[in-house]
Amino acid sequence: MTVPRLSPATVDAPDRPDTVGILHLGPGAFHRAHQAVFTEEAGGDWGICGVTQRSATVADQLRPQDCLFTVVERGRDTTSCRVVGSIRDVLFARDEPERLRDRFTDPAVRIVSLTVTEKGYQPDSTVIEQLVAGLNARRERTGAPVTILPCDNLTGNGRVVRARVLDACGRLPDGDALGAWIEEHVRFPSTMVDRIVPATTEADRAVVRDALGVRDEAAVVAEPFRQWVIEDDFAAGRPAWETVGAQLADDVAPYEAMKLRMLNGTHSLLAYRGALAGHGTIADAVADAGIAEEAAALMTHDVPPTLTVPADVDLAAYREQVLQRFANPALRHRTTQVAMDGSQKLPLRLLGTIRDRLAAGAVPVWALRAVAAWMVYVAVGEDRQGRRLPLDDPLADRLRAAVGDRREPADVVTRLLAVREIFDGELREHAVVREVLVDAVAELLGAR
Ligand code: CS2
Repeated sequence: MTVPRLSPATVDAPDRPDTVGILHLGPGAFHRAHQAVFTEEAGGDWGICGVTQRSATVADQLRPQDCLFTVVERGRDTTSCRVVGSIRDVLFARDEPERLRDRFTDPAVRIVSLTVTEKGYQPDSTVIEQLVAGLNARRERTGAPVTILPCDNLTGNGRVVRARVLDACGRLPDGDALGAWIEEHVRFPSTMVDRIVPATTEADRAVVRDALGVRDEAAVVAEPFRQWVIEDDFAAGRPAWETVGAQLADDVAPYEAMKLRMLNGTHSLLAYRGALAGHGTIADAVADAGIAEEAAALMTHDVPPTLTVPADVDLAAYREQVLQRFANPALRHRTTQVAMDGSQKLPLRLLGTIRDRLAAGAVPVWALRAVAAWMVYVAVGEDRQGRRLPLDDPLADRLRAAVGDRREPADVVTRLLAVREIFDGELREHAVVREVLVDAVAELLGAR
């Protein structure tokens, strides 16, 4: 029997907004399980148009479904499915530049949001180019104010994207006028986003088929927890996200630092340590007592002294909650998925903690051991059972060339510390940093 495709004709679709008010760059799984859900629940006429960047896959998944998709929420013992309708349109930037420009310049579009991963914020990335081109066209066509809303795990993501956009304007022939217009009419609030969203598998799509009787190519899976802290600085309005659990804050930086260093730093530790030990998922990694102890130690000893904890947060409770979330066995979040893009993630998640502790005269052993696990992951490229571990990273070639076939701990550490895109001189030349790294790398290589 053929199963019909998810569409307004085959499921009870929710009430849907008519107007596209949000243009979203990067409508991947995280966006669909996070901002699209908050926006749907907040109500109001705020439809989303997703812009896919690298491939047409997401557009091909959503389009035949009138952009409807299912969020499969997996708690430890409960699974639920809901159909979300806040996305109203999707376009593939490469093939539809005119449609992209029309959306970008439409005064009804008042927010341009982004989930483009850490590498999307590199100065010369396509994303920055798209923002500059879009803002330029908007200024010429209507001049309507707009908010750029970054939703990636980056410290001060609003400030970063604003600086990148203004720098890129500075390189344009008539960039000064554009820069001045942006300063006056465009806001760049920072946000902290949090929800664990593993890559969707065929088994997840089968869950949707069994629950709803339809085939959903765009289904996403997520944990029940979700958090969004937003700096309330918008140029032309926003959905009432605060009525559905988002927190508005004057300063998002303390939340972002806490999340990056506690949750994401520990996630990376679990990913590298776990993958090397042969654990397929993050839940399996935290079920390994030795690894779980290191994860807890990172969040107990190294990170807390570096944070300004927001007044409404109990950090010990936060740590316990993070560990509980990681332990959710139903999520099946692959260690190799979290291990991706280490060169982009390490500086934000671990190196800040390391630098701050060194400056305070302390040795952040647990954070350094997490970096050592990344080094071994890069150098060895296979787990304890000899299964290959993918090095999925924009700097993969550089990293491979740096480390070559070296297996001697001091050599591995020296060669990887020399990658300047990741490590600065202070870390490279710090005798104690080196010593702890070499010991930890030796221990991990020895355990193989
Ligand atoms: C993870 C994050 O893949 C990763 O690197 O650490 O995507 C993490 O699941 C989210 O930030 C949780 O909000």
